[in-house]
Amino acid sequence: MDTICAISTPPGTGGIAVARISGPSAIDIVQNIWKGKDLTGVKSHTAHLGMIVDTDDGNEPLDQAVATVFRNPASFTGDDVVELAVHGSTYIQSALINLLIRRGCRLAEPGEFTRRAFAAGKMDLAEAEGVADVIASTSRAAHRVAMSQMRGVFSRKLETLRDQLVDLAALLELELDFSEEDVEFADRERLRTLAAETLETVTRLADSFATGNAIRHGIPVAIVGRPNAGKSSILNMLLGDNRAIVSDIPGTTRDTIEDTATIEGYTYRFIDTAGLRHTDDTIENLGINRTWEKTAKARIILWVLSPDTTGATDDADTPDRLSIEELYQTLRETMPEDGRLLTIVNKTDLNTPEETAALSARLQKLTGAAPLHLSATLDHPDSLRKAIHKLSAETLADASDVIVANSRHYEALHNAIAPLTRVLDALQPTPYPLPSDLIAQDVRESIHHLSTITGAITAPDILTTIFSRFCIGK
Ligand SMILES: Nc1nc2c(ncn2[C@@H]2O[C@H](COP(=O)(O)OP(=O)(O)OP(=O)(O)O)[C@@H](O)[C@H]2O)c(=O)[nH]1
Ligand SMILES: [Mg+2]
Repeated sequence: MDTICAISTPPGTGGIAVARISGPSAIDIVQNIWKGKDLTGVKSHTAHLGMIVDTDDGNEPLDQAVATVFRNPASFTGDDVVELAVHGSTYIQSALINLLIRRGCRLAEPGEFTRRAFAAGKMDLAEAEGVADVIASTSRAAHRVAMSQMRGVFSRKLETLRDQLVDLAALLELELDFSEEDVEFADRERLRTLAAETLETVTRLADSFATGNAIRHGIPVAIVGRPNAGKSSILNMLLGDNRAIVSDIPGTTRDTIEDTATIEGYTYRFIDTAGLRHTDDTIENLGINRTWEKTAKARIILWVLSPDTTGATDDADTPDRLSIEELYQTLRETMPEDGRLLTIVNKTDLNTPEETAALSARLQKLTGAAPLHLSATLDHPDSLRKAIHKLSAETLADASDVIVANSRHYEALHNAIAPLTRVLDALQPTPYPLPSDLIAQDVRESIHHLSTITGAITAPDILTTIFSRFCIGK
């Protein structure tokens, strides 16, 4: 095996840069450019101050450095590892890498250190992917999901599932061996319970992907309602920025506008949409179709209303108007089943308290929940942010204890569902029970899919794709 090196700190100038060297010759190679204590003799997990020198260049000193030595097998990769902390000038960094390569190192590929850790059995694939996600996490919630994956919580859950399935396969095969005697060895009821439990867990994990994805990329919040209700004003309020054009002309927003903001450690993707009304305008209708598409994918829907745009007294006065009952029904039909709806009565400063109260009462009767009263132009966004955070905490609590945030894992879980469902169907006390060997084959197929997640079964090209997503030096 060759010895690899790379700068592990971000590119550019910094206070300190760290070069990582891993492989059988790591300590010897560093010793070769090192003035200070003899590193070949030091204990593992110790740090030493010394000087990096270029022996090809009359022992020209490059920089003072701290060398930390980790000996095989107690290191990140499982091989000998030296980490050299130097001053973070871009010149020193490139000269150091250059020197290491001249002494026999090879520049590491992206993710190669972690790939070696995986190959050495230091971590499974899901844990390795957790490392990449921890590095990439930009919010507290995403960090938490990635940390739990890196620390193997998800892997242990999968291990339990796999064990259950292996038991199931073993019992079925036992039944198979004795089939000539026509004995049903395995108790079918027990098999059925086992299969049902496993299918339920796999389905729950797969379902949690919607949450995981939302945590990674921002929880989608659609802002919808009639034209002029103040949707764009609310987007701007939430972002603290004049992101969307606001005007008193109904139909100002034609296309959806999205931007992210963080509230209490969660990233949200706020989506301002075209106002909903009956119209013959082709472009406006295209925008309205998009509004419904975004509503269908949102986790939280902010339905914005205002007495002056709702016609709280008479919905029939203008033909383009969608009545609030009509709108509510379509929203309910379109939004995801586990989504949350927050109604907002806007423009409290413009309308009289009586008008606000009347619309509010009507909405409460219709939706069963009290709307939030707001003035998008005058109020502080705090109460709205709190309400949004409360709803997202509710929807996240619905998800399972382990959240799947990686699309590769989701795909594998999803692929395991079909064979598991067939197993469960086959075990039903139907008039035409399937032979055990067919059931056992489906069990093995679902084991296969689950095994690809932790890397127990994985093709090398898949490994290459996964690790190439890492940064160099990790
Ligand atoms: N007084 C007052 N005016 C508001 C408030 N919220 C919005 N407005 C005004 O209402 C008008 C419409 O606001 P927008 O935010 O553009 O409304 P919209 O729902 O995005 O409208 P469309 O994009 O046409 O669907 C603008 O003139 C805003 O300044 C509010 O709380 N108080
Ligand atoms: Mg708008």
